[in-house]
Amino acid sequence: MDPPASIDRGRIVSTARNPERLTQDCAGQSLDLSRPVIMGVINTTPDSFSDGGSLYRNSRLDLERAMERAREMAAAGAGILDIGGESTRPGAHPVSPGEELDRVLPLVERIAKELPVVISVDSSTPAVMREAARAGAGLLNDVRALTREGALQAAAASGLPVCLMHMQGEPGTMQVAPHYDDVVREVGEYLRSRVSACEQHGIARERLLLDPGFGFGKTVIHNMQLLRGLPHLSAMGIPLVVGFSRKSMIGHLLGREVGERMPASLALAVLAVERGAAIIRTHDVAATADAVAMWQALEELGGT
Ligand code: 7PJ
Repeated sequence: MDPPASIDRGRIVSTARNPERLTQDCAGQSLDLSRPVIMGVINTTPDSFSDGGSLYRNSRLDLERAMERAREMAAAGAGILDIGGESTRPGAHPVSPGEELDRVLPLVERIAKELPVVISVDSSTPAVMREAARAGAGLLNDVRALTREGALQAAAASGLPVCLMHMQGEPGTMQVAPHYDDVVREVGEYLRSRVSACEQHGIARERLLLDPGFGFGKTVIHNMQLLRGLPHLSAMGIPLVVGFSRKSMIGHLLGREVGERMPASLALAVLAVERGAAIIRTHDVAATADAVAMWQALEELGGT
């Protein structure tokens, strides 16, 4: 039989990459991780480094504009939309739980009503986790790996899958002098310790995703070492999330401004998928979906 001339991401059944963990149940939406999944980023912050509050009008979040972005991303192939209400860039204003809720909840509710995607909430705040779960979120994404007081309990009670990310230090100062003796080993040890903490609080390993946290308390060299070491982290048997989109490591390596970092972000996305990443977090869903589809085509149509 002739191989298909084009690949239809919705139809070709690939060889399973994580045969033991093909799907996650995200509040009734099933998330198929047998092939790479694109997570589109929607920032509801006025001071995001990557899109500079582009969803704001008259210093308020423009819900219609945010929904437009969400629809575009879903149509472009995002399986997950990651909604964030706290900027983690160095020097960002801290936000109160109330403010974070005001930013995130209306959008979660609207997306849950309108779009057949998994809604992820990028938050470290227990109250936001609880309310977002009630409003229809299907995944909790915490750059602080549930270390805030009450976060383990809130995540456990939600019943949702959780992404645990590694960060060295705190956003305000994490890029001042990151240090590791062996970044791959230390990130692995940290993530393993957070997996244990989750298990002790009744969050099963099967509900977890892990993220090495590119750019979070890491030099360019640390980021490169982690990308090369991704298969070691993947060997833990828990699906990996990675995010490079528009990050400053690309600025450091190439001298590119934020708006010029997409091509390099795509290259990093494909390199990560090749090394076992299951979920790619990105601001540029359509382009990333195409890039990852080329990796998929090679997997499925390229023979052995
Ligand atoms: C990440 C994140 C990331 C996960 C941010 C930015 C900064 N969550 N939230 N992984 N980055 N899981 O978008 O550049 O890399 S916020």
